[in-house]
Amino acid sequence: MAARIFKLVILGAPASGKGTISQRIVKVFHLKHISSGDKLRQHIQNKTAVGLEAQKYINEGKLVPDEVMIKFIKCELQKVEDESWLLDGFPRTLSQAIALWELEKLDLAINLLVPYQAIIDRVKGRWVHLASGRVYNDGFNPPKVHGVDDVTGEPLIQRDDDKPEVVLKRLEQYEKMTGPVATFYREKGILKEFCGDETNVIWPKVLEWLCTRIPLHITTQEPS
Ligand code: G5P
Ligand code: MG
Repeated sequence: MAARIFKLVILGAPASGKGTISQRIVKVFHLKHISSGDKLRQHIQNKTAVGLEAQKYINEGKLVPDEVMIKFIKCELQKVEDESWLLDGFPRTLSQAIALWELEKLDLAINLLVPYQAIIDRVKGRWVHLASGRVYNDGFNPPKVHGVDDVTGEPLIQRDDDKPEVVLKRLEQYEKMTGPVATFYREKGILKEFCGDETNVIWPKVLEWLCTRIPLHITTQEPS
């Protein structure tokens, strides 16, 4: 019998720890991690048409228009058709949530609720490895060598949209747009919310909850 496919999303404010928690989830459950922001940054670096379009919005802390994002994510999901996946950063608006639901019925939605002050403090120290999306933080999870990715030895970068004034705009956008998305999944009966200041406090609760929902046999496979 074919293994069951699981489709998950993770929601949360900018820098609430979606990427960090996603990395832990995919390590345990061997899902494909699709981060809309990581994918867009790779397109920006490669100067593709989508990247050039998205850059204008990202650098100002604005959301990329729904029609661009929906088309973009549909394309990314086609690449993982027969696999279980975790979508991070999409959907962010009700239109995106509805479009995704029409395309794929999700199994679970995780929402991270982290106080804004904790977020503002942590983004200053964020470093990312662009190609993989691996994320570090000066205080919380520093790389072994400052400015260098642990796995590839390649340089880490600081995101342009992590400048304090842009972070505030991103939080404002989040506040305006994301409430209805959580409500949408709550009404579908698949939402679970996790609150806390620290990822290391939130993560064990996420893990415990996921273990009750995703059968352990898929956690024993090695990633392909
Ligand atoms: P992104 O890239 O999706 P955001 O704003 O949703 O951007 P972001 O910034 O990637 O989310 P995150 O993934 O939630 O944050 O958080 P993270 O990277 O794991 O953690 C943040 C930092 O805190 C890291 O340095 C981490 O190491 C550290 N950290 C984690 N936990 C702790 C802790 O407990 N303590 C401490 N001290 N540190 C910790 O999207 C970027 C842009 O792309 C566009 C938008 O313009 C968006 O602004 N975009 C979209 N536009 C429209 N629709 C969509 N669906 C879009 N998706 C992306
Ligand atoms: Mg992220």
